[in-house]
Amino acid sequence: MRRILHIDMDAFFAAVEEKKRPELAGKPVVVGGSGDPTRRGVVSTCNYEARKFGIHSAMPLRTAYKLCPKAVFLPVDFEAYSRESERFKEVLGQVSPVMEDVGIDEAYLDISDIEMTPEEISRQIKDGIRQATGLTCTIGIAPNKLLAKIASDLRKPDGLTIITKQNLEQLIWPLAVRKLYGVGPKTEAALNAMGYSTIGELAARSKEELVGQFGESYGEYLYEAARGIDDSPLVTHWEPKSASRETTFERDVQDWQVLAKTLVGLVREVIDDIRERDYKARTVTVKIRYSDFITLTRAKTMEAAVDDEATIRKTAFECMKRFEFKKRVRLIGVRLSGLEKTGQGDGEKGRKLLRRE
Ligand code: TTP
Ligand code: MG
Repeated sequence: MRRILHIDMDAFFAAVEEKKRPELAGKPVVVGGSGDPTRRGVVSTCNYEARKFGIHSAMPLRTAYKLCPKAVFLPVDFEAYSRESERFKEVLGQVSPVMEDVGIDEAYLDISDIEMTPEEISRQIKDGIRQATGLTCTIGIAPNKLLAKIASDLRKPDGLTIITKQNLEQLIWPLAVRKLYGVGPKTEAALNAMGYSTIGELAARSKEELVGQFGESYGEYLYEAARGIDDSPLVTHWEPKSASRETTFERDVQDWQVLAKTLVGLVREVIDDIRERDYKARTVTVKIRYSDFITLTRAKTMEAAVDDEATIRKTAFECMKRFEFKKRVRLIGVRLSGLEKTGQGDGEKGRKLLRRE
């Protein structure tokens, strides 16, 4: 019997902001756009304090401001969120190597082979994530991905919901059809118009009826989903198109020595990333973000794909020489692309470091 865990971080962007600025504790916090609620832009997310005022993701910032003028409005800081995202996924990777990375704040983990109760696994993950990031998350555990995702949405924040064969009907049948994977706003409206508002109402129909109404493939999908049936596998492996590493300095840097040393370190790390998966790279790109946030890249493609440090370092420095260093540097990054497989290796290791594009 499979056991799948779905994890979703609580009020993710807002929680990272609260961690960056402890003085925000207890205040309504809204993250979105440039952080200026008098300008255009939408809410990316808000903390639970702000949700009490009716604010939610995708709402115009101006509407959010009307609902709660005293809320603290902040711009989106993707770099900070990606850093925390990597950290919490590292904790998951230590619990089980079979992970599907679904987004910046969520992932699935196959815990079938772990000899602990769901409560123990959840405790270990929550404690690990709290230690690594200071953040809270909500966990759902179920026999498959479909149910695990529904479960993690049931009790937030900092919740744990376990769906089993025994409690499945009681837990999911009262829920809106929208909670099923693959039912978006349009499908929801269509289903509602046909008289299906809850999952239980779908489950009350025979397969033939649903196929008659929705066609073979979607009808069968709805029939199975409403009964909590799903055998979709975790997608744990993507062919990487590139591997990259970057560093944001604590303080903006002008000293060439510091930049060069950081570049050498990043080159080493990114080479480790591709070597672990038996790739070589043809193109090296260096990215520089200056203190005014202007970001430039310089790339060079080599004659053949390589994974040796001396060649890649030399190429990275050739890119480096094509930047101006009059302004201070906020961030430096290295990317290897044009990846070519060199042999068979351990496909799981280092997966999280390799980026899909
Ligand atoms: P969610 O997990 O949907 O939301 P959340 O983590 O903020 O809150 P919850 O406790 O309910 O899980 O999305 C994760 C992050 O993705 C969220 O912090 C911000 C971003 N996001 C957007 O930028 N736009 C959106 O419309 C949504 C839904 C999320
Ligand atoms: Mg979340």
